[in-house]
Amino acid sequence: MTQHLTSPISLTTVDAPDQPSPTPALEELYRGFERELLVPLWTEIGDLMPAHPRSRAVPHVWRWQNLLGLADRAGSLVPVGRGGERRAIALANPALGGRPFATPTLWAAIQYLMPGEDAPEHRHTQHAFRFVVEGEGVWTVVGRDPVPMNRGDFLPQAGWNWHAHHNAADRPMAWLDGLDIPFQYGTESQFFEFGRDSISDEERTTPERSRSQRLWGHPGLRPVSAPGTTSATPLLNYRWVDTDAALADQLELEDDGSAGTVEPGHAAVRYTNPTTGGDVLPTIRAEMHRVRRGVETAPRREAGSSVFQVFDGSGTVTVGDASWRVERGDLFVVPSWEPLSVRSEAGPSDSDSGALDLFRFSDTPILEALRLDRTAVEATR
Ligand code: GTQ
Ligand code: FE2
Repeated sequence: MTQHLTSPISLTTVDAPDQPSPTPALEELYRGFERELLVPLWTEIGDLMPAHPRSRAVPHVWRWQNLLGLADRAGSLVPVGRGGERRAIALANPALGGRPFATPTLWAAIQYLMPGEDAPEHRHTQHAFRFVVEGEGVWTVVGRDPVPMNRGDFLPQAGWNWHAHHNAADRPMAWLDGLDIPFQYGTESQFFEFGRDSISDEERTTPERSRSQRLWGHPGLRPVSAPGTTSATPLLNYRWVDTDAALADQLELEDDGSAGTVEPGHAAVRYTNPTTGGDVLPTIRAEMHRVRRGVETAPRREAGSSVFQVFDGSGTVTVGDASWRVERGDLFVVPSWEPLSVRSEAGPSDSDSGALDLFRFSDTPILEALRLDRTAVEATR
C-alpha cells in the first residue's frame, strides 16, 4: 500500500480556470499521479505561490507575569543540569502544531535560574541571544568570558561558541532567549556538543565588564590587533546605558527639528556587529524601538517574522486582525507580512510620562542574504 504524503487530489477542488471537466480519463490520470508520488502544480499553486506571504503562524501575545509565575514554579520543581541543559520554556505559536516555535524561524523562551544555580556548558550551531527585561545577578560565560546580565542588556552569542550560565545572586533571575532553532530545524543543519560539566572558579568570578566589552565596547573604535570582519559580532554585551542614550538623543534631535527618527515620535536603533556595521548574528536581527507617549506608528508589513518584548511603558499593539494592550515584559509575535502598528499610551499602573520601549528580534538577515526582504508602509490610520 502506497503511503500518501499529500492528500488525494480531488477533482472538485481544482479551481484554476481552463480546467477540463471531470471525466473517468481525468480521474485515472490523477490516480496515476498518486501512484507515482507526483503532484501537479495546477492543484497546489495557490498555496505554494501566493501573491504575498500568508503565514502559517498567527499573531499572539504572551503575558510576562504568567510566564514568570510558571518559570518560578519550574524553578522549585525541575532541576537544571546535564541532558535537559537549560530551564528554558519556549513560546509555542498556536498555529504551529504545538511545536516550541514562536514563528516558523524563531525560538523565544523565558529562561530561569535559581540562586547559586549553574546551567552546564555546551555549544551548538544555533545562533542565540539573551535579553534582560528585569533582574540581575546572572553571568553568562561565553568562550570562558564571564558576561554580566542586567536590565536592558542585549547579549548576542553566535553559533558554536561554548557557553554556560550561573546565578551568582541570592534571588532567582529570568530573562528572554532568542534563537534560530526553528530555522535550523527546517534546514536540518544543527550540530550540538556537551562541554565541561562545571565551569572553573576563575570563570565563576563576577567582573563588572566582560573581556569582550573592554576590547570591543568603545563606539567607533576597534582594536588594531583584530583586523578584518567576522560573520557575528565579537561584542558579547550591549549595555542599556548606551541603547537608552542613543534613543533619547534621536528624540532630542527630533525636538530640535533634525531628522533621524523612523517616523515622527518613533526612535529606533539596531544592534550591530562592530566589524561590519551589519547585523549582530547571521540569522537574527535585533533592535530597540522607543515610541513617544500618545504616538501611533504607521502600519508596516515586512516579509519574515518578528518577536517583540515590551521593555518599558505600555500601549496598544495591532497585528493584522489582533489587538492587545501590552505592558512591561509582554511578548508578541508578528508573522510574515502581517501589518504591525503600535500606540504608546499610559496604562492604569503607569505613573510616569515615559515612552513605550519595544525590544524586537527578527529573521531579516536570512531574507536579506537571499534578497527576499520586502517592506510596505501604509498611511497612518
Ligand atoms: O541558554 O544555551 O532557550 O541552548 C534554548 C537553547 C537557551 C542556552 C534556550 C539553549 C539555550
Ligand atoms: Fe545553548
